[in-house]
Amino acid sequence: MRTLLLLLPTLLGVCWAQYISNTKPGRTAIVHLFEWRWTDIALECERYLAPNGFGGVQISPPNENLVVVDPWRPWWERYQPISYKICSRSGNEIEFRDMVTRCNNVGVHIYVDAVVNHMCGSGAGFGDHSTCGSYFNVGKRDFPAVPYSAWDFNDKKCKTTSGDIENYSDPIHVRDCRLVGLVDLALGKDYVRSKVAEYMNYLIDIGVAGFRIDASKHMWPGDITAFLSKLKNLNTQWFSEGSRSFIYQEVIDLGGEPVTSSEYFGNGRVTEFKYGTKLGTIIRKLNGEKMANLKNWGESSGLMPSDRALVFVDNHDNQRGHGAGGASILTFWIPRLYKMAVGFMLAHPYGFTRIMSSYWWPRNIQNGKDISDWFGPPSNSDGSIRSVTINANATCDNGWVCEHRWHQIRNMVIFHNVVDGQPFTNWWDNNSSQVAFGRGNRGFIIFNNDDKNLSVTLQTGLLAGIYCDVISGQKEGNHCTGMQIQVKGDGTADFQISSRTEDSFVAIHVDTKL
Ligand code: QV4
Ligand code: CA
Repeated sequence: MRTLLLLLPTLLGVCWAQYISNTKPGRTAIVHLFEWRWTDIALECERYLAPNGFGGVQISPPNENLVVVDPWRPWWERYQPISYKICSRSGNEIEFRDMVTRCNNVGVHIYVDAVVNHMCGSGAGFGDHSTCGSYFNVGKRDFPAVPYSAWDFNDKKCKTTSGDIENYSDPIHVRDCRLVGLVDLALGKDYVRSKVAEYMNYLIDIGVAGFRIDASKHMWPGDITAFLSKLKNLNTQWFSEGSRSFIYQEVIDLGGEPVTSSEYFGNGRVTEFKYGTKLGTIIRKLNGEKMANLKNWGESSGLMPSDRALVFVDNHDNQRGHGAGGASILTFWIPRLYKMAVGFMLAHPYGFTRIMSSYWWPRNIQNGKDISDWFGPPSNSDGSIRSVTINANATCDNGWVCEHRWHQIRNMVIFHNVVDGQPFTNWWDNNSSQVAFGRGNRGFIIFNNDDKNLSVTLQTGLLAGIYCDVISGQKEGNHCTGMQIQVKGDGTADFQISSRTEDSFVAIHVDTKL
């Protein structure tokens, strides 16, 4: 009995810890630096992310993958593993270790995209080399650099004629058959679970803080539990004794399929794809939606429990038509509405937030589909990824979009840190798409997504004073570079937002008080 009592906190700790982001106190959002090189991420942690309060970086898969040559080096080749060697277009293991160390040293943590449901595609024709030169033979299911052999794949277990997932309404297809031809690992086997855990533990020892578990929908929740239970605690050079990896599982659940997000809650957080899909629908005003409908945003509007959700406006798939969400998803291609959506997400208390940071590609939509959806990151003719260059005004160049460096988004990441833990208060709407809300006595935001000007006096919950709007500018020294808002003695303030401005929202918080 005594041992059981002593064990209980440890067991509970193990049960609960994977929902905690492991970001430093006061740092409450992470950014996906999609396809960035490790050397650039190390610099970005030091020169930008740490000073601006970002908590961490989701990186592209670091392991060795198939080199796809037709089409030429698509971004998606990185979702076709060949081995667990740390060796990809983003850099080698030395560069990876240097990035993790330097980012951790400035309090910005690294979250790895772990592709462990499958290895590369079974079909020939895309390419037959790997990023580190490891030999493989996908037809024979031979990946000696792990090693995996035919025994380690689900081919016999899958009952479809093609061997691929044919029907998403059959959970057995979804878990035991090949996702778009990608050879499916037999995670029911202890050997395979051990190899996956060995890879993840190797990264934990280097100092990573957590994992995005790719294609979680295609793994049985219990198999994920099994390999997660083999993981070590985080490296105590940067994390407190007993810290567990932050886990967020990629499950696309928009409703209507038998496989649901809730099956995965026991393992960690889950990507809430309804968030960006619904928010996009509302901000685009599709199907008669209006921002006033955001009043009950969260669990009561049909989203999963907040403490299980990883939220985002768009991700690397649905910004280019992969995955799910479709036409309602907002992206950097529609900057005015996109900034409002990211602003809303970062002002609102629901979920753990991830910001998308993209590269530019020659988008070419034909009959509703982007035929350039495969286009890889800015690269040189030898396929190497081009580095991110920074302009004098802090934006990116060389093909990199860097939404996280748009001042409106950067300032809202700071807003999100400043209002952390504060209640959702003082909601106001005009029953159309002019809405406002506060976060206790620490921050207030107001949007005008109507086709008419806004002019209103509202209770902000803030102490009297002059505050700098962080969307049109910010506080610098003792003045505002953009608009300033006067909060009167009773906590109210007057707001005016034209329907024609590029940024039709205003946000103030306690750290912008003059
Ligand atoms: C092709 C045919 C198949 C055929 C196969 C035969 O299309 O019908 O069976 O050949 O070999 C690429 C190609 C795809 C090709 C496949 C296998 O696009 O045409 O199949 O390779 O060679 C990314 C891309 C995919 C890409 C994959 C691997 O989105 O297009 O496939 O990488 O390179 C579902 C899942 C969800 C998933 C989402 C996209 O539930 O888990 O689809 N999201 C994650 C990642 C995503 C990644 C994967 C999963 C796979 O976020 O980026 O897919 O790791 O909703
Ligand atoms: Ca599977």
